[in-house]
Amino acid sequence: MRTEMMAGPSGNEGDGNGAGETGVATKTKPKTQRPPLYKVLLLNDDYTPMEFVVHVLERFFGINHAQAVEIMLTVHKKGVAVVGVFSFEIAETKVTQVMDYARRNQHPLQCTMEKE
Ligand code: TYC
Repeated sequence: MRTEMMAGPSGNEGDGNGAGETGVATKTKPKTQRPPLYKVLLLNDDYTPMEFVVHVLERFFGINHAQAVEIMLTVHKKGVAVVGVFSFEIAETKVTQVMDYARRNQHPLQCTMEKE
């Protein structure tokens, strides 16, 4: 919580009305609390088919086909990419869904999360 002070023309100091108000106005600014965010990362491997990764991005992250291909190729070339940023609970659910789906289809695809 930050305390801001006002003085002079915008405050109540020296207004010259002779009423004896000599203090300096202080204003407490309410700070809006935002929940911490988590990046969901997709990792490259040598075995998961490219089409499977594209499908995962469409199915679990609602990413359109063209963008899914782009992100998949980024992971393929760079080793990792952020596929989305979410609250802890949503990020955890995405990671679990992707890991379960990859395992059920016998692909070694890895999905993790980290605090932003
Ligand atoms: N490197 C994989 C291949 O050549 C494709 C791939 C892309 C795998 C992205 C995982 O997260 C991944 N078949």
